[in-house]
Amino acid sequence: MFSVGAFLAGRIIAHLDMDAFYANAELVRNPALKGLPVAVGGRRGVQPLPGQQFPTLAQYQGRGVLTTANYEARALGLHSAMPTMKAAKLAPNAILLPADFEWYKTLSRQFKAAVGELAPNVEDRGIDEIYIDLTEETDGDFEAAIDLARRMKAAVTHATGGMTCSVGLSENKLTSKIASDLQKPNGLSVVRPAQFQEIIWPLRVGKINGVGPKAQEKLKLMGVQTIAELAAQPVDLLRERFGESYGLWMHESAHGIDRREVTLYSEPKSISRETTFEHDMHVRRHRDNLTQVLLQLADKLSQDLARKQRLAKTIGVKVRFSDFKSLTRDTTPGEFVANADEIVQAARACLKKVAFDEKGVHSTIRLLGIKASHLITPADAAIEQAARETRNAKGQAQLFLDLEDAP
Ligand code: DCP
Ligand code: MG
Repeated sequence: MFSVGAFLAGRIIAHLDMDAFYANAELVRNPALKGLPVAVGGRRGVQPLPGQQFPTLAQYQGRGVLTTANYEARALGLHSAMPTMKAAKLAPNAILLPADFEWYKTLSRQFKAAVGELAPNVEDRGIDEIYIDLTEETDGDFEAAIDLARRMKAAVTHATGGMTCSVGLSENKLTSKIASDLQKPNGLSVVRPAQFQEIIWPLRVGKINGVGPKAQEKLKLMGVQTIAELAAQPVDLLRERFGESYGLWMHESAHGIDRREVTLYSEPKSISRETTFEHDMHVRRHRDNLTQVLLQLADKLSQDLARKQRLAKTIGVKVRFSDFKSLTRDTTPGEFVANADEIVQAARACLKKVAFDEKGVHSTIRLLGIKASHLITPADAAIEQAARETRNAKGQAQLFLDLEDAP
């Protein structure tokens, strides 16, 4: 018989986010920490006092911030991005451990692989979160998706030696991301299409991934604090105040519309353009020609990016000398790069890092190339930008001071 249900079935997308990831990662290899308040911050760590099993916040001196805290420590008021000295005042007896990124990356690979075995359409969103498109596995049936989500949660716990995660289920990425946060830790939250208004509308606009502190501030001045209030704004007003595309995006988000697909990792990771010269070029004598080549390469690369609708986080250059030795240098400017001028500027910054010896063999070049990598869609760039603003507002800048050589 012809099944209308299957025909009309919408998508089902899960968002899975690990609970107190770095802190719980420490508990996996040190079960004696179970039940105790644990914070993670800094690289060096502090020494336990004589007679103490674990170092505590009381011993900390410095300007670092916490990367995270487990839920026992959160009950004492600790949270990510909190200055460690402030945390020490609040909870001097909470345990403070140094961050060990290699260990967290190992567990990250393990939980992602475990989920991938149950549902292969996994999009990697960073160290502790993924989106999974469950439409095919479940035929668009939420009951089947809940069952699968329970099995995914169990598989994650098994693969990581006991860690928990929280999952949101809905028809799109935006809603699932909000949902996964609703019942942390160890939660499973479902927002069926008909429940969007009931569950999501009462929440604050900041819960929408992509509405950062600046937009929240502006909305507040318009009297908009909840998603329901945002949904009630005329789309034209939002467009006028926030720009065509961001205004429309806000309007659609408040109405639960998000067409983004779960993208697997077959995406282009980088795009590059390079030229081998007919005659080797000298870095000083042929400076003008080299500049011309650089501008042409940047121009082509910016067109490639526009065609693929991507922005780049990282720009690199490749130089091959006349003795065929090659080297690459790259830079991540902090802003997303798309147009030719920005590419040239970043490429010049890379070339400054190359040690040309103006007399020897490394003064003449046979090949010059530019590469754009860490590519991102404009929609994801907006979301990331908002996330950065949030982190900055919470003092993430200090975190980088403390973790200068973190990956
Ligand atoms: N992290 C960080 N600095 C921040 C926020 C987070 O270094 N300002 C790191 C530590 C976290 C990990 O990223 O463990 C994942 O971030 P989440 O925001 O998912 O936070 P948690 O997983 O720690 O907690 P939750 O249970 O709220 O997801
Ligand atoms: Mg998390």
